[in-house]
Amino acid sequence: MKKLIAIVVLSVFVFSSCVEDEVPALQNTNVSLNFKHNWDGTSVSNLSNTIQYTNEAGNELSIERLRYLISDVTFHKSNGETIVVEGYNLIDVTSGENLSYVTPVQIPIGTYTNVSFTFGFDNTDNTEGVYTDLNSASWNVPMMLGGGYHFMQLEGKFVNNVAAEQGYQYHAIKAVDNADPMNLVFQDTFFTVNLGEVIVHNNSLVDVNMNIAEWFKNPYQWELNDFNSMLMPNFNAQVKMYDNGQNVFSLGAVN
Ligand SMILES: [Cu+2]
Repeated sequence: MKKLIAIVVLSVFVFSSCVEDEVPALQNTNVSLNFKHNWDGTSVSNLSNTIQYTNEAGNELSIERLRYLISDVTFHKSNGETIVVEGYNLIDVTSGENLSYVTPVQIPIGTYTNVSFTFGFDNTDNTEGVYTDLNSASWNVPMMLGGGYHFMQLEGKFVNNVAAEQGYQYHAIKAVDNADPMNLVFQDTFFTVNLGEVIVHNNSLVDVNMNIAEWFKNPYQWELNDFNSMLMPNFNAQVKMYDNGQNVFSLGAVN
């Protein structure tokens, strides 16, 4: 028995030392993207119905619900090669779920000239009804608006132009003109977020910041009296969300 244990121990030792010798210079690691949220620099973590923010147009508002989807995180090497991590993550700030997204495949340690992801789903991934977890999260877009999935739901209340509190639902989807229900006209509104250079260490933590105020800021100063509800069938509102979304995300701390 002792001899057997000795052989097992020896073989484990030989095996592991052998493996160690064959470890290539390139080591793979998990990378966690940590999604953090602020309003022009003030951290937003616990959502509430308190009207405490003022957007660029001067509307006072609360943020009571925030969910959004990102997909296809991509690591860009200096030689032009890319590592595309197929998959998606539905960040739910309301419940604090999925604020951290660990890439489902490991990434070689090293320097990347850019790390990017898709805000929402591209047209290949935005397939009607195929993601059961998103279906049960009521993340779908109605078929009359083309089906597929939401990109974002940002909701709360604002003080309207007769000084009354009114709800808003800033829902981002693929822009659709449904004036003729038999002939829907689409425009792409998913976009690529480029975070810039990231050095991936062992078990790297990469902070991704969303400045929520930017959704209301540039180039369109979002006037909630004009655009507050029923924005999903509103083609112009969807294009404005796309335009304003371009500067919402930035790279935070990398560890
Ligand atoms: Cu919606």
